Amino acid sequence: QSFFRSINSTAPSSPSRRNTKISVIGAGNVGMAIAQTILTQDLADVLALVDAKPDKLRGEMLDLQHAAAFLPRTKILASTDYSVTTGSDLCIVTAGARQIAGESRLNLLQRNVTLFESIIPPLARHSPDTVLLIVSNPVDILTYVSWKLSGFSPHRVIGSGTNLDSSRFRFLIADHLDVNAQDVQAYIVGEHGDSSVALWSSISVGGVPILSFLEREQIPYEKETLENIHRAVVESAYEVINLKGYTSWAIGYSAASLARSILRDQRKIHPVSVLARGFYDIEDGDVFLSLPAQLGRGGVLGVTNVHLTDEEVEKLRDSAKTLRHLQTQLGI
Ligand code: 6V0
Repeated sequence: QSFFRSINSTAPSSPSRRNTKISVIGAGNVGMAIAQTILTQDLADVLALVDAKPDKLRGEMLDLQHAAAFLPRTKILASTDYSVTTGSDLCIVTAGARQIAGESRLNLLQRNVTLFESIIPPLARHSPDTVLLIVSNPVDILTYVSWKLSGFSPHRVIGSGTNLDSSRFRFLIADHLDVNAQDVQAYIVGEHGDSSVALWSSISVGGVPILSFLEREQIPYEKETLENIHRAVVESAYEVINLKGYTSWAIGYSAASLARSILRDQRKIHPVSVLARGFYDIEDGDVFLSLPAQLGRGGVLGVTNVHLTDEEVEKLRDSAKTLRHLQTQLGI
């Protein structure tokens, strides 16, 4: 017996709007921050969670479901079985092994590659048309690994990359100038983390290119301040982890902003990890690095042709070489 009775004898069929489905793999600190941002921002009709720990997973699912009365309507599913992700438009991977005391970076990476061998193939099988958004670290290499394991076109495999680093950069510049971070345009590209490259010439505030403004107004050129800001960006993840044990809120908003641009076909430009071969003289093998990319329903629609200085290109190529070397050591 249905709760509603039809107003006439022929029951109307629901208009056939296709549901948008997002799956989040890994219900840890980062996965749950992403899940809750997706819910509050009304980005999905169906949200599926997958984790290896069934009790934790069910607890997180129930806790989110209990907020239904305060949120836009979203069906929330959870399972340790990947069939729950069937038909996803976007799969966000945050599952990851944690570093064991004394463990080398390479060993951790190898464990994460093994983990991804059990995650990516079933995801790709259940959602052959999905876009994959990789968040787990080291994000650039794991995005490459996901591309290889999925067999997808590179347009549909994206790493969250320096989207977060760039947001930290914009926040710190805005804080320094006492303006709104949304009025600050500034990109960090390259490898997510320590060797990221700040594009100084890309910084503008309210459309005013900041470096030429400082030079024109003969304000002492604040290169040192800017370099300190970039250093603070690199250190900020470590600082948050030292203070609270992990980072979660900013990566939650960062991943949700990417989800919106992709699923709503916003065609916005985000610095994200994409197949970088062929850009900026990166020719020696396939690597994923962050470049300003236009995102839409098909995934990566294109990479913007920003001008980089010789020094910036050199730094990008160095990162590419380091990543290639690691990938070779992993035998992938
Ligand atoms: P966490 O809280 O340990 O969560 C990881 C989750 O993955 C746990 O709930 C595990 O049970 C789960 N998991 C482990 N193995 C599997 C598996 N085979 N299948 C499904 N689930 C599994 O870690 P946290 O959430 O803090 O971080 C997750 C990852 O995100 C780490 O690799 C971080 O380094 C990375 N981050 C990436 C950022 C970026 O900007 N790209 C930013 C922050 C964190």
